[in-house]
Amino acid sequence: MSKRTLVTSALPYANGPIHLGHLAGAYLPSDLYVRYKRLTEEDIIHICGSDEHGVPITIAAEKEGVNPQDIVDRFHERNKQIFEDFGIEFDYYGRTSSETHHETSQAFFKKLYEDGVFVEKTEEQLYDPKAEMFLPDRYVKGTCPHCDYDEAYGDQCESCGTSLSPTDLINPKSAITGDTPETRETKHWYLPLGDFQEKLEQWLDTRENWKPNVMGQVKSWLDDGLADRAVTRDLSWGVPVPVEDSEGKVLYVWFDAPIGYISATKEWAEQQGDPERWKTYWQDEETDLIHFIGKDNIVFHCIMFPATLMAHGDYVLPKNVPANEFLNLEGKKLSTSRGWAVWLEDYLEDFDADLLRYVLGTTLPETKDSDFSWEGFQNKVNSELADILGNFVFRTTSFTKKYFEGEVPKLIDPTEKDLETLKKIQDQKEKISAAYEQFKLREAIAETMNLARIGNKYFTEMEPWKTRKEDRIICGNTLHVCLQITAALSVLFDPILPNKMKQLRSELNVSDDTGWKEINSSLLSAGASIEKGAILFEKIEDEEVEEQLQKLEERTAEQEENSDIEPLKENMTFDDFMKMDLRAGKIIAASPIEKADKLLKIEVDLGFEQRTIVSGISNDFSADEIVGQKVCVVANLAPKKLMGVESNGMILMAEEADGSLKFVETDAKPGSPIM
Ligand code: B3M
Ligand code: ZN
Repeated sequence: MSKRTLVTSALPYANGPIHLGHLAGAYLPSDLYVRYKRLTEEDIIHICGSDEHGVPITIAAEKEGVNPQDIVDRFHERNKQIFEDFGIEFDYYGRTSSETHHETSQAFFKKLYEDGVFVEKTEEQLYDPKAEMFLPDRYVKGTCPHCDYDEAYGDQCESCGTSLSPTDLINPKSAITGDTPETRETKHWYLPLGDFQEKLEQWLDTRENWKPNVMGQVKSWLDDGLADRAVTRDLSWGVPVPVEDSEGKVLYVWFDAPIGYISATKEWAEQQGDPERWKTYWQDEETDLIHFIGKDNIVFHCIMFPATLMAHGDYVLPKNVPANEFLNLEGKKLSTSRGWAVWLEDYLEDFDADLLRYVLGTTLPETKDSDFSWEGFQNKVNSELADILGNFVFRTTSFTKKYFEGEVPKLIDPTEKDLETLKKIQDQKEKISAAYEQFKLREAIAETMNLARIGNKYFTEMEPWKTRKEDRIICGNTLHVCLQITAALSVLFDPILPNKMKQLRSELNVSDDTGWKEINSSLLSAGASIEKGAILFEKIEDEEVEEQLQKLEERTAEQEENSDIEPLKENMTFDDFMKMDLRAGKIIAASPIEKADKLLKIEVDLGFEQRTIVSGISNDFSADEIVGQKVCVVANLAPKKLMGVESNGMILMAEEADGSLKFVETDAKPGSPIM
């Protein structure tokens, strides 16, 4: 059992407002977990803050024609407020443009530099002569060499999560001018991750209870071998590299951002009036360090940052990194650039935070991508929050108010059923604890609601409206049991529904200081008075769902109008075109590829033969639904191995402005040449 827990949530880039995808990826899971741990009175702090460097920030600034500092100042404050409004409780919300962070990350770099950890290399890097700048990270896009995803960035492929160098990309294009970049020499410092491979593998072998999707991803990268990763960049915005001969260079954002957790903890300790206290969390083996992130951050939190911490030597390593997969919206990939998102500020204008905490909590993408829909939101609010929890609480409290003068009846000669039902409080509490401790938050929420289901079922079966007239003691016992369950729920549900449960506790006169240990079947004393509970949850009407869907469509249409259609590529000669051999084909089988979210393995009938082709379309189509689809195939593309599968050719797809893919179809017989 650790002495203390340090939880971090991924530092959101301060280049846009928080939306449902952020919430489902890191912030709701971490807040549910921390709120539960706080109830168990463990020593725990929750650290987060704004990630204010890196190309996402400078691209946003260039788009608006302002300084990066203007962008981060705006969104740091805005996101801090959104989290507060939504009830995500951090002990400290820092920012990586702070002086403390610059000092901390520079000191980190300098120690590794002076210890000779880095490899200094002068290498060819991608350069855009028109923009007069090198093209690191998101300044360049191209095709991922591992999974063929054609929107991969220069530092990472968001489809398969692999970390990349710009020169790894196939067919790179400058994100500034769209041109094909040239290469120029430049010097950078590299973290030789390969030197840490063995230590990382030994450390990972000691990790317990990691999610299989996380450990599997990390192990597959280790199996591929770890390349050197540049930890500096040719950029003007960021933490200046603190060594000689580093003019115009800054720390790579993914080198300094995780150190932001440490600097924010330092600032927290300062705020507590105990500047050295940060060390007990970061430099004492008794600390359990837990990183809550989305899956695209796994490589940085499970390989790069641990290697950096190992190289430094004075820090604890993560105990767990319960990364979540991605959340889709109405069955489609969430996309801020296309306006296909639900921003938290907009949500809070129409609904209470607790409703979304519960609904999203029941559909968290814990081990695979999941989906949020407004119809599903309405369904869960109405059929679970209102009809189970709300209904149970209302029936219990209003019946007590009406027939027992609002006082908790004595338990007199309870039956076996009464005692068994009371025991369910302890049974469910143990299941809920176990689920939280294993970061199974969906399960924790489901088991909490199951106690309300048990209470509701018991109330109905005991028919107090009848026993009230026939045998007041039996009726009193029923209400006593239901009131104890209601009181227990007002604490058990607190991590999920903090506002509503605070209201319920005040109606039951249950103290807000009630901790997890105190939850039992006698939180309320016989004779104690309670108030008749107000309706906890109003039902969501169909019109409200319609209104939200309308908002989504309008915003997407708006973005589509403003979105620039893909610029035309450079001209090519007729001879170049004639080298391509396009054929009609028909899909005869398809299946997903393990560990590759977007890829499908497809068998295509080309008339003269059958081909296996790997295609990154599973965000838009399931394997089953494309069997029989008529397609156009580039039939003379050199074979290529993608995520272990040899792909022979390419199926032509058209990408619409909203990013969705459509097949290019022909009725010609399989094998017919397409001119
Ligand atoms: N700023 C979040 C992202 O990739 C990134 C996390 C940093 S955590 C140190 O969107
Ligand atoms: Zn990839």
